[in-house]
Amino acid sequence: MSRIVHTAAAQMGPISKSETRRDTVKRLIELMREAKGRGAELVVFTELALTTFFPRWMIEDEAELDSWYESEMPGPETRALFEEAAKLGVGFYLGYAELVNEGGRRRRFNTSILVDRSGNIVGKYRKVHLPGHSEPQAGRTHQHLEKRYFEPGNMGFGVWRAFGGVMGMCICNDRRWPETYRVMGLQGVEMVMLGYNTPYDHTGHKDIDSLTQFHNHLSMQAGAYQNSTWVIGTAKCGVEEGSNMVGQSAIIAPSGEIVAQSYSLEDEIITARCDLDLGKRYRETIFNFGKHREPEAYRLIVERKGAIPPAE
Ligand code: CDT
Repeated sequence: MSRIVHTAAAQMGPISKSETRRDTVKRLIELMREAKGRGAELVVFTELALTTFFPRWMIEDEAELDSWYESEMPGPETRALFEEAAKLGVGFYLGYAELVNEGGRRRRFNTSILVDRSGNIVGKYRKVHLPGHSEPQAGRTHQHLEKRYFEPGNMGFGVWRAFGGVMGMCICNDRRWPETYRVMGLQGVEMVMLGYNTPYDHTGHKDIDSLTQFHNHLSMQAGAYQNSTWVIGTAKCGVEEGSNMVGQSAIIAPSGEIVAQSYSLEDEIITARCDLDLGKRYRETIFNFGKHREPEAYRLIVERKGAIPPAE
């Protein structure tokens, strides 16, 4: 069986606040068709791909807040995407805001799903690292209230056997944390899919923010190389409701090299033939976890954490 997964990152330009789900789903379907036309069998959409990035506003009305979430997947407005996927024989990763009744209460998560080529959901992930604040910050032109509108994910970093390999998911800010990739790497992940919405002014410090593009690729390239995995990073980008967001969607090989990259800040498909066996070469040599990792040494480091003398 072939270990090549012809994969597309489906970058999106801005989604305005007034754009309907139906219109956005149409855009996603157009992107999916283009990806299929270019040979892709798996399409990676972005984080919160069905709406504008609503955590940039303080929303006090519960019904208004609910309107940004999906309470079923597929639902009446998203079903067309699943049907088109099945018709084309294309799988996809999709990020969306999830509203669910769990443990007798309403819960909100920043979620992604993996859908197979028959249109069936084969995996679900809920974002663990939620950046920003739970209260509006004075002096900011745009808020980042993910901590207000979502709970931290409660599913861990799982992997799924699909598309002939071992597939993993994470979402946006997760890509900056080495443990995101390592937890999946320890489970043998061969492709990590992720979507992101990253404003250029995300820290509020001009020196750090001037490196936004560098840090975007640095995180994903390091995650790929250090864990012998493909990483597919898909942006929502451009100026969305006044917030200027980075593009640079990228398909990154287990070598850490970028093999395809977007050039626009609009809806754009990039593709690559991803050979899942490429990761093996790294996993069996320089990053042979079984041979070269030293869990006992790590344990000692963790246990000695109180041994560093406090600063004077
Ligand atoms: N969506 C998301 O996670 N974005 C963050 C930047 C926002 S920090 C206030 C990111 O890490 O790209």
